[in-house]
Amino acid sequence: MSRLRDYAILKAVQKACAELQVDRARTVFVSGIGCAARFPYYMSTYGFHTVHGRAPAIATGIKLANPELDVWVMTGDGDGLSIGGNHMLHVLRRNVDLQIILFNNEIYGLTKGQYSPTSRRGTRSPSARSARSSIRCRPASSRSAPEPDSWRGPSTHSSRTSSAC
Ligand SMILES: Cc1ncc(C[n+]2csc(CCOP(=O)(O)OP(=O)(O)O)c2C)c(N)n1
Repeated sequence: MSRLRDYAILKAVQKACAELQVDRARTVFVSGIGCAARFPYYMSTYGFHTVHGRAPAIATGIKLANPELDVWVMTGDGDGLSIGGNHMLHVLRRNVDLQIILFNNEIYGLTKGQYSPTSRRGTRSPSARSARSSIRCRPASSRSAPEPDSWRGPSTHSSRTSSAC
């Protein structure tokens, strides 16, 4: 049971790709660093395991070089919103035609539980003993970016407004 839970995202994407009969020769998974980073190894497609937070930049390059490819970014809340936060903002601002899946476990898991941009208020971690504040933003609600399928944050303002970071 726990194995199913552990690999839920992988299984869901593999199942979706099979059902949609995606052309694996035209599909690329790009990851950074963190628990999401090994994702490309488990897909029978092209893939890049890149550097921390930089998957959006490399994915942008792949898409520009060959727009025919279906390019997926697999990232985490630390990888995609912390060290790679700047790259994430720009890939959203440019509205590059990518699929971005952000594994939001609300912590840096691989490095033993440091506070991340999506950690809940009050979370205690080795890097934030009192953890009174939490970085809150809705970068994906900027004017040029498409609305994400789900974004859990405190702001309830309507979508497609300027970034509220
Ligand atoms: C340049 C660089 N800085 C820091 C690290 C250490 N590091 C590895 S994974 C990680 C955080 C990943 O967090 P997240 O994206 O939330 O993934 P999770 O581990 O929770 O799956 C950090 C800081 C690194 N590998 N490279």
